[in-house]
Order: sequence, then structure tokens, then C-alpha cells
Amino acid sequence: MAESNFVDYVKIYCRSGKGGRGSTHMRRAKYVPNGGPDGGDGGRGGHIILRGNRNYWTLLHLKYDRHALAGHGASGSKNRSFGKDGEDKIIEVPCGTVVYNAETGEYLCDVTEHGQEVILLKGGRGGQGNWHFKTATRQAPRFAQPGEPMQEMTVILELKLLADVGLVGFPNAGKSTLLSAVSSAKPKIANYPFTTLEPNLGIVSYHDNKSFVMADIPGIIEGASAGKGLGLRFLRHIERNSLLLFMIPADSDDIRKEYDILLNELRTFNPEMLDKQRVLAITKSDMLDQELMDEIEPTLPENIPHIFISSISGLGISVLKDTLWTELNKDSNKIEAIVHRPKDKDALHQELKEMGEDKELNSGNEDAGNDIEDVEDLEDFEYEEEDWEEDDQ
Ligand SMILES: Nc1nc2c(ncn2[C@@H]2O[C@H](COP(=O)(O)OP(=O)(O)OP(=O)(O)O)[C@@H](O)[C@H]2O)c(=O)[nH]1
Ligand SMILES: [Mg+2]
Repeated sequence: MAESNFVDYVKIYCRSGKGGRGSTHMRRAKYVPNGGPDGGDGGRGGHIILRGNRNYWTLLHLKYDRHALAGHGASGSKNRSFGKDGEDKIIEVPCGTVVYNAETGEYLCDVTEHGQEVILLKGGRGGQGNWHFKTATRQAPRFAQPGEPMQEMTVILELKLLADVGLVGFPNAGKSTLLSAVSSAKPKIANYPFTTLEPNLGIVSYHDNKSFVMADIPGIIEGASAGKGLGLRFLRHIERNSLLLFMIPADSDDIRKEYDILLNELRTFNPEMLDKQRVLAITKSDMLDQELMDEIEPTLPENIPHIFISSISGLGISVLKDTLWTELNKDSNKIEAIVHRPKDKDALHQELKEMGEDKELNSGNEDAGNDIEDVEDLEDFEYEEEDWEEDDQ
């Protein structure tokens, strides 16, 4: 696939920070013999956090920064001093980002709002210092807790754009022309199929400062679900829309058949797509006269609103906006939180390959973000005995 700035799929490696070790320090000041344990707690390891940011439209920035490493917690020290917490690593993502485990395909989380933060991997808790372990019978515990280990995971971030109305149609149906007529978006328009290669969003303004978002995606053809044309991968950008606007040109040989093919491709992609409310626009209707419209009308699919439109002459455009607005505001069409299905583990490798994301990611620079001196194996979460620590203060 050609390189493009519209990146909606990326694989990255994430690693949280280890917790710092608790200290085993014994207080030994002048005139205070056997001062007792005063080792402080280790700091918490840094989290890996995803944060929704409306200033990002794609995942492009992550292609150049595929290793997200949080800092480790520092060890505790004498005088019950806490170790410093490791630095959290914040990954900014566009609203509409969905995250999957790249090895198992498991769905992990979804970031939809600006400023929303989700902890993807927790940093390890710091270990407790030895003063916590002092008891009546054990006055001088010479051990402390090590910090909890870090966590690592390779994840797939997938963008599913957030829009209200999604445009569905064959190539050349006039989808981009409509978007440019009703919003200030400037998608490429041309008289050949597959002009649009990546999704475009436009804000459609309606009366009284109201507005809604329309998503124009590449055209769909029969067999798209089997990979024909651009396939169905862009359909995920209208998966969250509450309303689908089907667009079929007035000069189509068989409007009904075209409609059924589109429905069928959507069903193959995700059967839930058919639960969405649909509106049908017969595009390029400037080519029709009233007589032809009357002839076509009875052949159109029943049970869904249809409108004859022309983005060029303006015919039907304001009725279309009214219809879309009405449908969008019907309670029955409000979309509940969509259910993200896990990815099929067996198909995952093939998918990563197709998306050009199958390269192994190593764990990056092991020491990055690591600001503690002693990192010897804190992995096993057990109490450890340590020698009495001398302090010559
Ligand atoms: N006469 C007429 N032509 C139109 C109308 N709308 C679009 N067209 C023409 O139809 C052709 C295709 O329009 P596009 O908007 O690029 O079609 P698309 O559905 O976005 O096509 P893809 O991006 O390839 O999927 C262009 O030559 C447009 O000028 C219309 O209302 N009337
Ligand atoms: Mg287009």
C-alpha cells in the first residue's frame, strides 16, 4: 500500500516501569545505638497512559515512535524516605482510538474523548521499606520488599473515526462532491473510480448553529469483503456512525441491485452495521426530469427514506440535511457504546502483514527511562534478607 499520511493502524511496544525496591536501612546515628529500621518505600514505576487529544487526526506520529517506555521507580532510602516514582509515559492519540493486544488480538480499551486518560499498563508498586516489618518480636528486620515488576506488551492501535453520518456508495457515486457541497471540507473529486483513497471528515452546519459530522470514505464495490478494490478496511471509520447515507447515482443501471450489493458488503464486514438507520440519496438527479423520477420512485427500496439530490444544482440538499438531522436525533437511532470484538488470533498475523505492521518490535532501549542505580533482579516478588547496613553519620 502506498505511503500515506492518513495512518489508522499502527503497532507499538509498551513497557511500564518497575517499582523501586524498599530500603533495608537501619538507623545508626550518634548516641542512638540500635536506632531500628528506617528504610523507606520504593517509588512506583511509571504507567503507560493513553490520552485522547482532539488535535491529532491520525496515528502517524506513532509510526516514528514505536517504543513507549515508562520510567522505573527509585529505591527507598534511609529516614523512611520514599523513592521517586518513575515517570509516566503518556501516548497522545486521536479520539476514536481502539487498542488491541498484538499477540492475542484481545480488545483492551477505547479512547473517545478529548483529555480522557486510560492506563494501558500499570507501573509496578514500590516495595515497602523495612520499617513496615518491625514487630514486637522482630525489632530489626533486615529485609524489605522488592518493587513489583514492570509489564510489557505489544499493542495495535486502530483509529475508528468519530462521525455522525457515514457515506456509503460505489466509487464515482458523488460522495466527495456531496461532502464538499455541504461542508467546508475539500476532498478530491474526479470522474473516475477510487478518487478517494482515505477518509475525509466534514462538519455540516445546520440551522441555529447546530452541526453534525459527515464521513466520506473510499467507494465500495461488489467483492470488497473479499479484498476487491480498496477492500472494506475503511468501513471501520463508519462503524461508530449512527446513520449511514447510501448514495446511488441516478444513472445507475439498477438502483435496487446496487443497494443490495452495498448492504451485503456491509453485512460481511460487520453484521451490526445493518442495525444502523439508513437514508438513501439518489445522486446526480440533475440528470433526471420529474417524469424519470416518478418512474424510478416505485423501484426504490421500501422502509427507508429516500431523496433525489444533486450536489451540483443543489436539488434536494436542504431536504437531505433536514432528514439527516431528524434521523440523527431520534432516540431509536442513538448509538449505544459499540462493542469492540476481539481480533481473530489466527488471522492476526495476516492482518499485520497486510497493514505493513508485521515487523518485530524489540523491547527498545532497555535502560531508557531508568533512573535508579540498582536494578538487579527485582523480578521475583519475595522478601529478601540483606546485610546490616552501616551508616557512619
Ligand atoms: N451531474 C452531476 N455530477 C456529479 C454530481 N455529483 C458528483 N458528480 C460527478 O461525479 C463524479 C464523481 O464524483 P466524486 O464525488 O468524486 O465521487 P465519489 O463517490 O467520491 O467517488 P470515489 O471517491 O471514487 O469513491 C465527478 O465527476 C463529479 O463531478 C451531481 O450531483 N451531478
Ligand atoms: Mg470520493
